[in-house]
Amino acid sequence: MVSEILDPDAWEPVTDEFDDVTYHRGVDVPVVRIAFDRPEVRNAFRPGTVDELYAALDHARKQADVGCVLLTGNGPSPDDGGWAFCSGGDQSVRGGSGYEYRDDDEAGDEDDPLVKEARAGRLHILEVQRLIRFMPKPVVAVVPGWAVGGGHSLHVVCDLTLASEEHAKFLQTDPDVGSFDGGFGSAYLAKQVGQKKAREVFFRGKTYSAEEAADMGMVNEAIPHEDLEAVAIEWADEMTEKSPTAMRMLKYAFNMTDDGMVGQQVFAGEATRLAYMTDEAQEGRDAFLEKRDPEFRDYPWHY
Ligand code: S0N
Repeated sequence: MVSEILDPDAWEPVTDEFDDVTYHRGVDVPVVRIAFDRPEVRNAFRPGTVDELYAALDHARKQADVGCVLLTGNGPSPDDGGWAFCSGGDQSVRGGSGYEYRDDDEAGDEDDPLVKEARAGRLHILEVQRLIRFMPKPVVAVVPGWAVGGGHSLHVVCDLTLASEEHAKFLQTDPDVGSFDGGFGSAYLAKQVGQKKAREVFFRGKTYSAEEAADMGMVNEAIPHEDLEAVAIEWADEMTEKSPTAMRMLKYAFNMTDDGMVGQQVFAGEATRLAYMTDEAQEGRDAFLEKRDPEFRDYPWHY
């Protein structure tokens, strides 16, 4: 069983190769579901988890027939029945310079290139955040339980968040464990809920329910737990019925005001892609290939 609230008939596995993440594709909808699969530690991420998460998200990004990504956590925990989206970095494998596999860890194969990368202790969850931010399709955080620390930051950077009415809990423990997300996790959260509230989230470390998080503006809707995955598919289904180009341009337009020159670059890249589709741009290409001057006066000066 992947998750107690997942409808097995609605999904088929894209791969069974991962250890810490499950990756499914919708049977009837052009949507994928990527889930943390370490419910026994509230879906904390270790370096290998982040590598798998990145690989799944990057695969989803490149699929022209996938219009929406659901990011969630499997559950409940076999130990105590607790639910989690993600409880952030796995504190048991956090080394002196970041997150590392322990020497005695079962995954600690020195010859494995993924492990070697992880030993460098880089905080590559931030690469996952950027992938979510820049991928040209909506990513929806589907939060069935705890969203904590780096797990909280992940829901913040997603385009939308749906949360279990009964079990979702939102908590920032970063300063309790000596870490700080000074990027999207804090600054972008402040854009969502306002400066005072965002500072309260980090400085007090209080736990918020799905309803409180929705009132605050960091969750779109609190959903009865047993309906959470079904409602997430409904939302994804709606969004994938819209124009892919319009959705992509809208996501990048929403990002652009906060993303500076990189936001402008990403938006402009899409504008260039659209311009390349016009006869006018093709005249420029054809003129070069045919070694003649372009005849741009045949094209209108639109107003
Ligand atoms: C999640 C909490 C609140 C759940 O409490 P609850 O329900 O009482 O369950 P527990 O009994 O505490 O937990 C059940 C079992 O799960 C283990 N566990 C839970 N969370 C983790 C974790 N993060 N790492 C390792 N193990 C975890 C428990 O130990 C327990 O196992 P047993 O039964 O064997 O004892 C509660 O568990 C909690 O507070 N967890 C810790 C949350 C936390 O502090 N996370 C780390 C926060 N920091 C980051 O994530 C930094 C991330 C990062 O990489 C970063 C770096 C730079 C810039 C940005 C970021 C970023 O934030 O993204």
